[in-house]
Amino acid sequence: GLNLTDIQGDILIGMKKNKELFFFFNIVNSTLFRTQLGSGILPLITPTSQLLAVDTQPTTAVNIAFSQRGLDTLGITDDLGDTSFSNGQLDNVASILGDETSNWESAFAGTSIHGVFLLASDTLDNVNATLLQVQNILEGSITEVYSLQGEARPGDQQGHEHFGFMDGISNPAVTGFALSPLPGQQVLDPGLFLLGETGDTVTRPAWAKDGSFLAFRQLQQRVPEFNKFLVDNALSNPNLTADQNAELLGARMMGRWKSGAPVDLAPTVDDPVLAADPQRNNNFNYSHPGFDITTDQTHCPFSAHLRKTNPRAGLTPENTANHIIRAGIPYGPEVTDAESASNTSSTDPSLERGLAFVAYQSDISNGFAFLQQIWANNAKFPGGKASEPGVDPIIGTDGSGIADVARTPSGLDPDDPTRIITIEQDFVVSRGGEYFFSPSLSAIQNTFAL
Ligand code: N7H
Repeated sequence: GLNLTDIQGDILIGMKKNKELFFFFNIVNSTLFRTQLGSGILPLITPTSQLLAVDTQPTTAVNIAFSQRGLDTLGITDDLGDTSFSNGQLDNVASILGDETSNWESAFAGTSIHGVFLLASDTLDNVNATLLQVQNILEGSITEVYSLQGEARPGDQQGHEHFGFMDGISNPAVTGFALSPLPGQQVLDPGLFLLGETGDTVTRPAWAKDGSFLAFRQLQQRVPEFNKFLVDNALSNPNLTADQNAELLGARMMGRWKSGAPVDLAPTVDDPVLAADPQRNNNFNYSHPGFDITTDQTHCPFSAHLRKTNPRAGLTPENTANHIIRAGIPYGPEVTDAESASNTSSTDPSLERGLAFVAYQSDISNGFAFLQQIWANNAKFPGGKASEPGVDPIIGTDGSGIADVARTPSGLDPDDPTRIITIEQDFVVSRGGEYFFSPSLSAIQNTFAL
């Protein structure tokens, strides 16, 4: 098994709280920071083992991760063996991720982010109290560069992201951790997510074992524009109402209904009972007896977000190299009446909403960056299909580094899979991010702390 008391809690299981603050910091006094890290901060860091049972969970879970610039500042010179990490996310931006850099939050486009604290709890008061405690312990050795407050959506939208879709259903099972994988859940080597574990083939410094790379992205969601697009381009199933035909288009773009039911199993009508059943809601692989997986889009479009980012049986043998563990949380307020009425997202920064996206992997260019560039942004992926899939209609861009270039996914209309429904604007806008390394607790103690 894995050493769950040594692995930071967010990596394998996620902190799963309704509030999560991402506090990005600059280290202004390296020696003081390192001294206070071991004596004061380490006891606050939440390992995986503490999150496994309700009675051991802290009021506020705390994790910490460092950028390459942070390691440099601390004088940690070992090469972690990941060039995306060492170059930083900004270096990836245009060539690999296809973001329009002018949309980046200035903190991410700058050079002062050395690390991030992840603080998760049930209330903002708890989060803020723990932040104050952390800052007091660190005695001015860090300064805030930027922070993003993640918050679960209210009421029955809890667990759903801002477009309205249930999130956090499909994550891989990790050998040595998930002892009873759910039906349909792919079982993968721990080395895909944790450095130095079985399946990680890269040479790493010994102290990096059981750490993971955290790809952070602030992904703005233009919710009123997305909703308008669905209404304007609603499908035309005669058995459905206009609203249901709009919902159907959204479900096909995503690969799941808002309830979480996979369209591969529920192609024309939502099935909330299926959605709520963990024994069934992930148990599909896009192949169906009597249907050819290279032509069939009656179940799920080739371009659906879910299928682009995890093609399952669409690749033979099934892919075991390009996977992430997702641990994001929504940020920002609900859509206002004025925004709904105008079908337009407000430009007021306090009304920005989206996903504080977190992905863990042991190799960023095989993980998050691969999924975004080689799969989501690549119109030809998955290959060998009867019609070109097109880019991911949720997160895909044409890779040019220019926002709002028209996208032309096929397969969204089940009655005419060759019909192209053109998407003129991006519904997800990258506001940037950074790559971090989330070390084991023993590495924090023996390598980071003085
Ligand atoms: Fe995606 N969404 O909430 O609309 N994603 N995602 N994602 N995503 C998934 O099955 C979403 C993003 C993956 O194993 C679901 O748990 C949004 C990026 C992967 O079958 C929903 C954004 C990347 C999966 C969303 C966003 C990925 C997945 C279904 C941006 C990687 C699992 C819920 C704002 C580059 C696939 C679930 C599988 C599922 C949404 C971003 C990857 C609802 C809004 C950037 C691997």
